[in-house]
Amino acid sequence: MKKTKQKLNLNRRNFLSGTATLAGLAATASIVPINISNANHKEGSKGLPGFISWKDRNALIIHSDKGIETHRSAIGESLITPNRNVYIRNNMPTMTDSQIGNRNDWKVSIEGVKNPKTFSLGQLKKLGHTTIATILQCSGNGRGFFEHKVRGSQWKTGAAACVFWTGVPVKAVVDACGGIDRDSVFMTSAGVDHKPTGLDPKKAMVERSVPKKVYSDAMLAWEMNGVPLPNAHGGPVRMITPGYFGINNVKHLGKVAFTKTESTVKYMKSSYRISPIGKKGSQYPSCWEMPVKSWITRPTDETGTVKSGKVQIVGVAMGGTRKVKSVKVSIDGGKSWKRAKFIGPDLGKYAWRQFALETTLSAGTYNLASLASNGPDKQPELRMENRRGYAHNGWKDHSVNITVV
Ligand SMILES: Nc1nc2c(c(=O)[nH]1)N[C@H]1C(S)=C(S)[C@@H](COP(=O)(O)O)O[C@H]1N2
Ligand SMILES: [Mo]
Repeated sequence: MKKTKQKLNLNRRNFLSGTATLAGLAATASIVPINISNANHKEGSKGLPGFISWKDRNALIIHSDKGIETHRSAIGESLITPNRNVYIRNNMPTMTDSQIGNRNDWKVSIEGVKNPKTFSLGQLKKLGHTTIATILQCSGNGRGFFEHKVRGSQWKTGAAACVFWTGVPVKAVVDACGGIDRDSVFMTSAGVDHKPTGLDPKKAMVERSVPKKVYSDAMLAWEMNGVPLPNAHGGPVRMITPGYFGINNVKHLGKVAFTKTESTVKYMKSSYRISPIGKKGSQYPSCWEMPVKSWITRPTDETGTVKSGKVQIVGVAMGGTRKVKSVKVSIDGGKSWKRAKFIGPDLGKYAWRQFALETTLSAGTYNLASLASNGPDKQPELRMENRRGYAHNGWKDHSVNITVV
């Protein structure tokens, strides 16, 4: 009963804002495994892949050189996730300095506008400047909780981060091009990281279409938490689609086009579709809007022994495309709930908020859970079963067991 309801909820949301087509059969039939290892991914110091040797090894769980997760307890240490702790998810290899060349000469073309134009990053920097905090979260964050055999990095909570991006609003760029084509339906962003691989662009190009309305809050970002956007995070410039899953935040951005139809590359047409287990195809909803979600980051089984007495339970909560309104915390596996307080500053609806509940715990074992609401939507108890383990926001799987002594 509950499961059916969740399935309908998420599907309805995506179907309402989406225009899934039935034309993806050819594409789904032709998926080939892509080997992305290159010199750039050789192991560097501290057991980290070379291209992210500057990250904090202790904060990270390495699933592969394409999927590096942030430890649960390393999230929410501060409201903004420091770059050294931010997860990595690559479909294509990170571009190297020599492939990128002079950063200010990097080109981004804008199409589907009145006056299509190609800007250098140097020119983009003169069009306008702002900073926003958004959550970057992989569509598969929480996949590790699914019980069917699901392909891909077994992320638990750590394919997510809250980041300050600095760049130019897409709106300002579009204005400089005379405005968008009125007939367009999507904003389609393309990365160029497939180029050095020489692979067929239809299979390897990370090109993502999102509903056109996303452009009004979107940004072309060249700075991440105050430093030039690291190559590993898509430098020198990436698309930021606030409230939308990670994959739509295209790295190594080469083109933004306002289009009438969705991109037909594999990563749009057949991948990142939320389909029932055993089914696939482009008729299913794309990983677009993130749902409301929260999880506890301290104390957890990672943070060591908890002493009896006063305990502060802390976590992060996000509203998706709306502002998060409230969070409840349970210490008895969801039997009873108490309202948590938000702590720290409010960085806008696309950032997460830290929450805290102070309670007194005597020796024993506890199952700690959190349940966030953004007003109309709250976290369901159970995950929405789906083939690739996408969009998990069920509170039960995200709960943690702790022992108090
Ligand atoms: N060009 C390009 N953009 C991309 C990807 C990629 O491989 N290439 N990976 C996507 C995925 S699946 C996610 S979750 C985020 C990860 O961003 P991060 O590695 O900076 O954390 O980038 C997205 N944008
Ligand atoms: Mo992702």
